[in-house]
Amino acid sequence: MRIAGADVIVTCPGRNFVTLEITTDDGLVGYGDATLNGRELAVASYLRDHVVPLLADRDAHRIEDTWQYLYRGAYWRRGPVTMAAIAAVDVALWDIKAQAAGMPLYQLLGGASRTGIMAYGHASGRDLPELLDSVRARRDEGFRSIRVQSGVPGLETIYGISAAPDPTGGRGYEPAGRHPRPAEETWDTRAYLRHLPTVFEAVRNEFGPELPLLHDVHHRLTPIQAATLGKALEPYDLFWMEDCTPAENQEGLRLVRRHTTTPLAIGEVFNTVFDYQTLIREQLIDYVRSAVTHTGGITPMRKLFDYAALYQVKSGIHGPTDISPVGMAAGLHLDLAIHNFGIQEFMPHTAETYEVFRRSYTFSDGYVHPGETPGIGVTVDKEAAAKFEYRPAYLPVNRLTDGTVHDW
Ligand code: GCO
Ligand code: MG
Repeated sequence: MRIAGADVIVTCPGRNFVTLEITTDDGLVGYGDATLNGRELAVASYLRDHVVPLLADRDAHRIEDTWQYLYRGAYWRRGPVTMAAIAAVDVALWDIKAQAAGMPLYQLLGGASRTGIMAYGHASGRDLPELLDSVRARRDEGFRSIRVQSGVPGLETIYGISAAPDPTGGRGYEPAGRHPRPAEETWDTRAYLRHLPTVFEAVRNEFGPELPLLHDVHHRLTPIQAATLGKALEPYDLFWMEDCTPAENQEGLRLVRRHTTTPLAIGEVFNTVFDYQTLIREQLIDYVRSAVTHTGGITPMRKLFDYAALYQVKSGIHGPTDISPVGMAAGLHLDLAIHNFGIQEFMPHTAETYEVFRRSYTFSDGYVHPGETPGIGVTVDKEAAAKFEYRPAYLPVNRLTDGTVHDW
């Protein structure tokens, strides 16, 4: 089975997505997600200008060889643009192989290790009453684990709380804005550290000890500040504290670990197993946050999770709305197959997005399932995609109160 053609689809059904479509000489069509929020066209060009010309006439079954050819063959390795492009090729080829086998992809990865994939939903509010309503709304939708993000008194905007209300309760999620330049937010670490434990105390008082609760710090703290927060949150028994530091400083996590037993999840901005080498080997984290889309595809993610399993580190695949339904489905097949599954982030996409991306995965009673369609189970309606033209959007920039640029 040879690769007959490859096409890059850029579409904006509410938000931008980049998708690679690979066609084989016997008529199979596979899809891979290459969306990099705020830098979409760089990946589209990497694919169109540098990868698609190399795919023609390759053996579509040789996934590992194609992965190594694109990774080592480029000479310039790693990085979010490169790895998103390689991921799209890899997932499209797995999609094709599974279709050729007449099986859902998870079967080729070893078959199901569980009956469903525990997902967490997002609750958020500018203040406590709004947040508690949002937690209730997620619970009513069926979520059995909930991420909690709250406004901080004195800070006008903050990660995780959008300005626009969400029709399903709470505030909308989408952080990328369609401004000619990134929106700017102001950050005050001390105000955040003072406020957050009071939020978790209130949520626990309202919803009791059972409900698994998560929180995303979004890379904003130094190791000692993260250690302080982890300790302060221990009484509220978090499922995880996410991205507590920027984490390029892998050694910094040793300090956090020495001080707190709050479980740590890290890695949504990482793109290879090497970014995790110290963190996993020294057991400095509990959950791997990578998305298939940003970490080179199914092939390296499988290796990453198997490596993590040796150290009892579990999966927690990144699943915001900037991962397309194609990227989400790819992650769900891994979730179902691997032994060391932890949890899956899950946010429904808009109706417009689902008009372009036809999916077979389902959400019910807090669990997601990739479905039984051969392949990854997502197809792209190119006519629908063509209706939604690309619109530039940027993620916000964060500044301290004195104007210093900070991690967003
Ligand atoms: C998450 C992430 C996202 C990122 C987004 C950036 O935990 O879901 O932090 O919210 O901010 O993916 O594009
Ligand atoms: Mg995050």
